[in-house]
Amino acid sequence: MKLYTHPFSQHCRRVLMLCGELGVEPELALVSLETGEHKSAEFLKLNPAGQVPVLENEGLVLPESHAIMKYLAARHGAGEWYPAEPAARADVDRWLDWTHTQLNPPIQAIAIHARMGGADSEAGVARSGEKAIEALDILETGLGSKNGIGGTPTLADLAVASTLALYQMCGGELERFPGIAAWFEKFKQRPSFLQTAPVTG
Ligand SMILES: N[C@@H](CCC(=O)N[C@@H](CS)C(=O)NCC(=O)O)C(=O)O
Repeated sequence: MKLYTHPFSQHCRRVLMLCGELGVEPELALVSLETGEHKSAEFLKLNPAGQVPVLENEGLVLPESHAIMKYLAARHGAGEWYPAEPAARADVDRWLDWTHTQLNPPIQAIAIHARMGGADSEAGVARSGEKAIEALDILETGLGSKNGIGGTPTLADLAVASTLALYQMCGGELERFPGIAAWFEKFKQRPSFLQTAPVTG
């Protein structure tokens, strides 16, 4: 099993965290986003979107972090990480979709601006900051509800945690969200989180 990955990618990190939680050890193929390797003809054959992560296993070539996590969960008997009971699973899917569509986009925009500079105007970055706060308000309300984030951890907790880690790396603060801050501080102690931290400096 091979995972194409990048150390600063929150989408890769959630997959790697699940691998850590399940004791799965894929071979890692580092893709240089800095040099544009993800847009090379060779890599575009794996993922025409030119993005990491991509998982290769037994003839399967699978982009999309959430699809990869669900595949790993199905293959490795992930139990509570992706519960089989329909209502519980629907809640996990709800928060996974919400992370992709509402939490991640503003945070990714802030990160691209912070890391690459100038990808967005200052007004655009400010708007992304507001959008991130709006999303975090929703998370603060949904936190700890049955099968929401912050109960027995699921794939959705991994998706949210990896995105929040990026938010904090870019200077985002969680003080005004006491529930999220408390949950996240505890979640950060998990070995799977600690072992997937990007090496900076
Ligand atoms: N929906 C995709 C998003 C993947 C994604 O945005 N990957 C970023 C790194 S975090 C990437 O490869 N960006 C390079 C680009 O889009 O050019 C997933 O969940 O895997």
